[in-house]
Amino acid sequence: MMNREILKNWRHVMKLDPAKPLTDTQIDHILRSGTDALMIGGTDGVTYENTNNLLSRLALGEIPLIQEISTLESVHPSFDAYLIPSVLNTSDIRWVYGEHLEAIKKFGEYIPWEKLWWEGYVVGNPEAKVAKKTNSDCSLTPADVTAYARLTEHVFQFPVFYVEYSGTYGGTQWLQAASRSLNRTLLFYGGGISKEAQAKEVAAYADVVVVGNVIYEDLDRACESVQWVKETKKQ
Ligand code: 1GP
Repeated sequence: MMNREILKNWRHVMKLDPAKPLTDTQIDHILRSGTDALMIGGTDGVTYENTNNLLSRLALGEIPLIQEISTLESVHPSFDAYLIPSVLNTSDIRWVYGEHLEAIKKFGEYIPWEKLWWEGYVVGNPEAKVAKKTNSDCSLTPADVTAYARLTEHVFQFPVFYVEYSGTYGGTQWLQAASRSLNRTLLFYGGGISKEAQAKEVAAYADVVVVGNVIYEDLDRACESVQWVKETKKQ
């Protein structure tokens, strides 16, 4: 069983979308990239079948395989652990805990709780699918972000606070606001990283930097980003 303390050793994570194709050569590069974990998930088109297919191809490596759950239908029992987003800057309770509660009602008896690692999510890119789906308010001030980070650590006591700019580079304003107030909860950043300067900038504030789209657009860069992040010291 993978202990969630492992999160503390991560600096770089690749997020793979089961709905997007990867060749065997690309999978091989990903597995040898030096990234600390592979997170499998996406907003659209994720099914049990395509998740199972990707998982079976990745299972050849030694990297932790984590499913980030967005729909109940795609949940697969063979992952090392599960990251469960709870979107905080939405007014729709479904995305905070409503969908989760439905799942607990149905399957509560069988849920391996120790394998579930919760994420307090704040969504920053209004154009992202996740922002549209969850109707997130992306106009947060740094003071709002600090408050959400504190809520995540002190009230919800989640292991992860995730600044999600999916599809665009969000800079460090929200990260600075969050990092100042987090002590135990780890700070994840994901969104639009394709350049060395961006990776290094966010790695100075985030505990873990997540890359997604760049894997499908320029895999060499995605693999290089591992080094960009790991040679940066967190402030
Ligand atoms: C998406 O945070 C991840 O959920 C990474 O974002 O795809 O923009 O790299 P990108």
